[in-house]
Amino acid sequence: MRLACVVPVAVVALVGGMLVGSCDTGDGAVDHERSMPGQTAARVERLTVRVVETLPHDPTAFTQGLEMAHGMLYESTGVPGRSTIRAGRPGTPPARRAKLPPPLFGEGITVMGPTLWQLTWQNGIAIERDARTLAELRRVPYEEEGWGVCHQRHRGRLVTTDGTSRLVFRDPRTLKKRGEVAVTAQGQPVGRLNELECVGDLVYANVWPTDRIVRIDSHSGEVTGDIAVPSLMSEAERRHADVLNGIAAVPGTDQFLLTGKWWPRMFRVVFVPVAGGGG
Ligand SMILES: [Ca+2]
Repeated sequence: MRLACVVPVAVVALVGGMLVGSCDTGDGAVDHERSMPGQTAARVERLTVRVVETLPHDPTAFTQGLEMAHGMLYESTGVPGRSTIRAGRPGTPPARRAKLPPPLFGEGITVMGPTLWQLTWQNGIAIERDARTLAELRRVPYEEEGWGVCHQRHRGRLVTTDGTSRLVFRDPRTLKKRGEVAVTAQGQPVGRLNELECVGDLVYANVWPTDRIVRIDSHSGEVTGDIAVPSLMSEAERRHADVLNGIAAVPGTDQFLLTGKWWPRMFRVVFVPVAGGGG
């Protein structure tokens, strides 16, 4: 048994019968949280969605980030020359909107209170913005590809993805790495993690390019829930749409907003167990 880091903080615990370790150096070093081989993998709950409400969504939005804060829905879109950040009441045209000049490719967003972070895909920067006006405040270097981001406020860290099977933890002010965890489902890596949503210590992640969302225990990296999102649109609507890529928790509820790249609709849903699912 070995933890992959020399740490000021280390936690070893039994989670679902599996021995796991975690560490967070806080000094910018990259450390790994990993499951121990030979242990029993945790049970994965099989989930689907129940649609509570169907809302319109801009079919020209190549959605890369979605999050609710301040009663507003924030959305980031990609593609150079078409990348934006926008904010407004869910289901209504955005009250505010700002463009990203080419060649910037907008990616994940997360709101930090009065400011927000917007990642870019391969442009090597992240943009800090005023959450009210969306005006750009500063740019900071960002070494990896930017995919998804969400804020674990109670842990004082951001969680980010880069298209691999890891969650990377970052300082919320500098975006410097503090650690990472490998994401596994029943012992197997889950790759191409994309748009994120933090809910307590759980992290929900779209798996690109599928209509699948995984619910991850951010301590262990274990997938505890596997959400197969069924086809929610008509065949004609799907013909012009790309993949699911947008998940935003509705504060104060157990509901989520889901949409996708060039989707004409957005859905307010709850996650519910599949009949007979689990295991
Ligand atoms: Ca999100």
